[in-house]
Amino acid sequence: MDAVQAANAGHPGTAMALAPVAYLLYRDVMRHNPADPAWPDRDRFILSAGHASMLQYAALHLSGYDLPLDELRRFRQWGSATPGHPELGHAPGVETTTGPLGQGFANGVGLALAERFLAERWNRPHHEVVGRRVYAICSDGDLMEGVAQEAASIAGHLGLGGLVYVYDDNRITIDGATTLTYDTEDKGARFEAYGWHVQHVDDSEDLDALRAALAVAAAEESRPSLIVLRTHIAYPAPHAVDTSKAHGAPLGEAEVRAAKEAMGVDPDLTFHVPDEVYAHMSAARERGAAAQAEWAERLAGWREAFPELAADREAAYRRRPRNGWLEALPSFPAGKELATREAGGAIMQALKPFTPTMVGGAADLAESTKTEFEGAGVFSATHAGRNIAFGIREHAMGAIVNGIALEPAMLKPYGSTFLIFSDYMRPAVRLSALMGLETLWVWTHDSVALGEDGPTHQPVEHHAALRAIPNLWYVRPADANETVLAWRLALERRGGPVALALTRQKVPTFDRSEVAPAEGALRGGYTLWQSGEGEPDVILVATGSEVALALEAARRLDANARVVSLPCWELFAEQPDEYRDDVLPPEVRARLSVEAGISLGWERWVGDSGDCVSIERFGASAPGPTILAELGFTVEAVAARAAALLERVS
Ligand SMILES: Cc1ncc(C[n+]2csc(CCOP(=O)(O)OP(=O)(O)O)c2C)c(N)n1
Ligand SMILES: [Mg+2]
Repeated sequence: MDAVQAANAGHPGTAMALAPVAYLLYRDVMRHNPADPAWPDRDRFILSAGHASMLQYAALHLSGYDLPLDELRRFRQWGSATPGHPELGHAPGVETTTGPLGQGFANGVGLALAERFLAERWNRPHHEVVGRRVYAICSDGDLMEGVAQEAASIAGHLGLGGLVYVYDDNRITIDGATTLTYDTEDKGARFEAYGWHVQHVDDSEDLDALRAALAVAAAEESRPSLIVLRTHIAYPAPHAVDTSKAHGAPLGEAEVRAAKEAMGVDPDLTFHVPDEVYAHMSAARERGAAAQAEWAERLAGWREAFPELAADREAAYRRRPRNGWLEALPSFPAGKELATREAGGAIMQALKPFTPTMVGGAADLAESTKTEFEGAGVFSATHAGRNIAFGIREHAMGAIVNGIALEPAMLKPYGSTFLIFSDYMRPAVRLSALMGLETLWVWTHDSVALGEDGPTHQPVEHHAALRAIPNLWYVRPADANETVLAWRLALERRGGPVALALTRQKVPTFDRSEVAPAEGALRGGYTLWQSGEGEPDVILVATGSEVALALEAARRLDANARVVSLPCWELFAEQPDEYRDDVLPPEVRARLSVEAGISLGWERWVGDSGDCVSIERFGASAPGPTILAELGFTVEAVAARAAALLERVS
């Protein structure tokens, strides 16, 4: 109450009403050690209803995490550890960034999946070293969001025990009571239908009932658990209780005093924590230290009994592909035409033995996106294989993959679908970038050239839309060998996600004795070819499948023409000025971009005098080559555009 009041912004009501459950979880229930927030086998806590962040900050502070009261005083202020919504990397004990409703819910499913995978990999009878649970608090908004419904559906299908979700059934959202929007449906029954184990606790102040329900939920091994907890927002504030106003506005001085009086706390004191409270809450630290010590002992015994597993575990936590992986990457012979998605599939098979904790899958399109570790098993209710069949649940796939990436022993989890459906998962992709997660997004069918499926399936604005997300590397390799380097970038990148945009259609594999080595792709962009020496007259800059087209067009020009392949703008932009100026000399004003998508953003590379061969409309249903021809993506048309540009600027 005081923190929200001090910030004059925030969400007091939900945090207040949920205090009893947070108290139980942090003090008595969860296996966690406030002194070591990175303990690998800790239970994970996710506040999916991230707007109630003060609940988590208060719980972290009181249970002894390194989050001083001063940080609670600085709630929502610049540079504080207590941002408006919990953000990964700010306060210790915050496991994921939440706020966009439903995302945290689905992140938890990813964490549970990772747990299941590691448990199967490392646990042996009488030697269990992986055994944590995921606790989450979710709200009406969380449960209404589609992403949570997708995630709940797959969690039920996979029988993910170890998920203990508490649903804050306060029957209030921002715009009023849920009679407005969410009254007809029986939420518990819905979750039962998903295959969840559902319990009801009707009084959120009844600690015994809550404790009992949490214990039953935690013991449920083969089904995810939901506890429907009836709460009253802002309880015990006498006037704010059960009102939607208590959701997002400070209570006001008078109401804060009244609430403190109702609890028997001195209303004149703010940010006051009596010593008895700290003493009482110190049980969390004691319990945590004991639990971690007991686990460490078990781990030591396990290490001794299973040295090979121990070595495997150590390698997994290094979060790099196993030694030898670079040498194992394929190289593709020139002359053969190969779709970059096909190359991607071959690369994955080569990587398979070197990436044993890399898991992922597609949203029912694995056959099309070629993103399977062949023979590595399917993740099911009974076996934690490396291939996850996400079903047609792109949004949850994104958020689940993010959740897997939150587990440091998992390597570069990935999710895959057609590029067009990146839209269906975009909020999760954005969060992967915001959190700096090491996820991998593989999107194929990356242009109108996919053909007959038509404009509903043909991305045109997507390259630009995805490049607009800060900290996401968007890589569109030109041929099979650039695809190898794109995968290498994806596996080597630290601190953020990588997206691969791959073709459905075949593209030529360049003869690297005629053009520059593909390794230039490791710098994001490079000069692929030039007809003459010295400074070029004209530069054609292209990505992906349009690089071959640009090359053919450039060969026809009666000028000193250069072709630049620019598979990853973000990485190229990070290169030193000298390198970038060497590839795209500022003096050369005749620059033409060639990319099957909107031109938005290309001015950055082609400059004020440049031109763009682009697509400023939706695609069409026809064979790919016809569409490309109709839209100006032919050798003749591109060469003509380049020639016209050259004439205009010289
Ligand atoms: C995806 C998304 N849409 C909208 C919002 C804005 N918003 C924050 S909380 C909320 C709903 C509040 O209702 P509920 O989830 O029941 O939380 P309560 O008020 O009960 O704490 C909304 C719409 C959001 N955070 N995320
Ligand atoms: Mg609510």
